[in-house]
Order: sequence, then C-alpha cells, then structure tokens
Amino acid sequence: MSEFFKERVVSEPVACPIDVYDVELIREDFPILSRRVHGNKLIYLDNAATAQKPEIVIDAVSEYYGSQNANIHRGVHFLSELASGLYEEARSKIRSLINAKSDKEIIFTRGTTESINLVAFSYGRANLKAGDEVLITTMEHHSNIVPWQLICEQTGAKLRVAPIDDNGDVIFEAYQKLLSEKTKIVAMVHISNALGTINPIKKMIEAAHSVDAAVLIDGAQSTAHVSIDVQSLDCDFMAFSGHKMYGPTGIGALYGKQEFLEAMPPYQGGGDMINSVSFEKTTYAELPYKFEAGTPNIVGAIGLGRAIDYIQKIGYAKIGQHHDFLLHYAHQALSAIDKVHIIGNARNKASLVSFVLEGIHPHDIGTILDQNGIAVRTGHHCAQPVMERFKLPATTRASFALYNTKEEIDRLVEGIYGVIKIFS
Ligand code: C6P
Repeated sequence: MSEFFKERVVSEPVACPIDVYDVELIREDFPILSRRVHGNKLIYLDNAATAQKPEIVIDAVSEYYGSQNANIHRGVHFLSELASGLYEEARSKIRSLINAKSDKEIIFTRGTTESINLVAFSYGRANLKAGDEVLITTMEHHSNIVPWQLICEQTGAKLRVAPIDDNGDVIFEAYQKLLSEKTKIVAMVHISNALGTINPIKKMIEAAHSVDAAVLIDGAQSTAHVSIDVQSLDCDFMAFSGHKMYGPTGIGALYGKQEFLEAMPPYQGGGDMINSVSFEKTTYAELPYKFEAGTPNIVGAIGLGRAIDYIQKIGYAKIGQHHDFLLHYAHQALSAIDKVHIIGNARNKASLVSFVLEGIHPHDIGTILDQNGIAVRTGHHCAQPVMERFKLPATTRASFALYNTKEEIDRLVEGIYGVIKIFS
C-alpha cells in the first residue's frame, strides 16, 4: 500500500462544527431536489461539476425569454435598453461580489475555461518569450494546464509545476524556489476540484508578486464556497464559472485589473468589441466590451446575477459553516468505512471528499450509487496530473452544496456498504 494511504486519524475528538440553518427550507428553493432517480429520492453530490439552480434563477431565465428578450447595446428600442440594463446590472453584481474596483474589470465569458484561455492568448501571447516561465501547480484542472501548454509552445516559454505533498497541500518552499525573475505568469487554482484543498493564495500571490509575475487565480470552485475580495488578494486575474455557483451554464467571468486589461490586445474580434471599423484601421471599444465580441449569453448573465442575489441573501458565513459541517461529517463517516481511503487531507479544505475503495473501481462505485439515486462524480475529474501524483487511475468524489444534508451523507455511506457487499 502506498505511503499516502495512511488513514486520517478519526478517533481524535475533533469538535464538530454545528449546522447553522434550516436546510429543509433552503431545499424548497431547488425544484430538482424533489425528483426521483431510478425510483429513489435524488441525492445530488456532484456539485463541484455543476450546482443545481434555485427557483429565482430558473424564473429569471423564463422571465427573460417571456418578456425581456432583445439584443443588447445595439438598439434604441425599449426591449434592447431593458435587456442591456439587466445585463449591465449583472456585471455590477459580480463586481460587488468579488469587490473589484470597477465594472470595467469584469469581462463576461463562457466560464472559467474561456476566462483562462483569454488571459493565456491575450496577455500570455503579448508578454511571453523564449526563456520566460509560467508557473502552475500539480493540482490544476486541465483548463489551467492546457492553455498554458499551448501558449508556451507558441512563445517558447517554459511551463514549471510546483509540487504538492501527500495531503494535497502545495509545498510552499518548493513553490517559492520555483519563482525567479524568469517567472512571468503564475496561474493557480484556489480550491482544487479533485482534492478539495483550499490554497493559501494570498501568501502565494505575494510571493509571485515579489518576482514581478502576473497572477491568475482559477476560482472555478471558489465562488460557491468562500467570499472573495480581489483587492485584498491583489490577484491580477481571477476566472470563475456561473454554473458552479447556482447560476446558468455557459456564463462566467474574468476579473482583471484595469491596467492589465487596458494594455492587453483583444482576444476575439467581432461585433460590439469595436469603436470603429474600416478596411484600413479598426479601433477597439473601451473596457469591458473590448473583450466581449459578438452577442453574449445575455440570459446567462442575468441568471448569474440572480444566483449572486441568492448566495448573498444566505451569506457566505452561513454557507461556509454549513459546508464545514458537511465536510467534517463526511470525513468522519467515510473514513470509518474499512478500505476507504480519502485522497486529499489538506490543512484547509472545501466541502468535497475524493476517495478510493480498495479493490473496487470508482466507475463501478458510481454506477451502483446511481442506481440508488446518488449522483457522485467518478474519474480523473479533469485533473489527470493529480491522479498521477497519487498513482491512481481515478477517484470517487462527493461534493456538497448549501442544500445538502447530513442524512444524504448517511445514504452515501449506506450506498458504499451496498457496493462493498456486491463485490465481496
Ligand atoms: N470542474 C468538475 O467536475 P468550466 O468547465 O469552464 O466551467 O470550469 C472548468 C474548471 C476549471 N477549474 C476548476 C478547478 C474546475 O473545477 C473546473 C470544472 C468540473 O470538477 C468539471 S470538469
């Protein structure tokens, strides 16, 4: 058995965080949670892949198409102005959520993946050259690896990778050692989707800035879990997705410091991103429109704005406490099962648990759990280097949201005992 399969010490009397709100009331806001799957009550524990949507988000989408639909920034007619206003209001909600200085610093994108590609292909292409380095960590999602590989191939820059330890924490001293005057960009995940690790990004950003590297934070898993203040973090870019924070799919945002975005060339060309076009010379629109070519996902942005309202109504403090409660309960319950090994025991963890069950492939676990109505993710979680680091082909991952309950974790545990029985 590998070194990192050391059992987490569960017998220690750890104070269990207490639950802070009436989760049953919250669940009423999510219509999908009352559906059945294969004849069983749905237990949705795949929130790191995408979260379910509260009624107010679903209503926003239907209201938009039912009574507000028009293209934005193009017409002087009533509906166009209405839709433009709602779209821009959503931008302001994002600005306020992450405490950016100005709406100009919020670019709507399809999500985290597109936001990172925007930075790689605009900022990266303009600023990297042979001999430069881009630093990432071992726990990155493919979305924060492949764009950098592509841009390194094009510019001759080199991709460096900061290692992680057996608990799933970045080895800070090794990270620091990799930083040098060659490091031009540091791109790192805030919360790992495969391990749950919450990285100490403020300290890591400070270290990156000490060598004058620009820093991009992959915040895909952050905005559903923790309050973000980009000014206090002092990151240069942050990418995130709406669908993981109870908003629609196909919408997300890139935060960029205004001075960075001003200096960057456009990422795509088309309508709405120009000031004037002629065959001789085209000039670009001001921020944020310079980076929003073509008709955007208007309804997605409006839905995301509503999701932000929803999160803020509950508040990150309460959400965080509920998540801690679920994480703690799940860790205790899962590690008490013989032959279950939790992968990822970082000092600071978000509410997800990746685990393996000796001798049983995660896909078999996922398929059997599904028959019981339990949705978990199995596989490499688009983080193959993490699997390689732990010498595993895959894990099973249960990821919790603000509507999950302790009873659902009990059902997961029962389901796992059922899997063990089938295979024994
Ligand atoms: N992780 C998961 O099941 P998009 O697909 O662009 O919304 O997000 C990409 C992404 C980037 N970074 C991290 C840390 C992520 O977790 C994700 C998406 C999902 O874990 C789908 S692979």
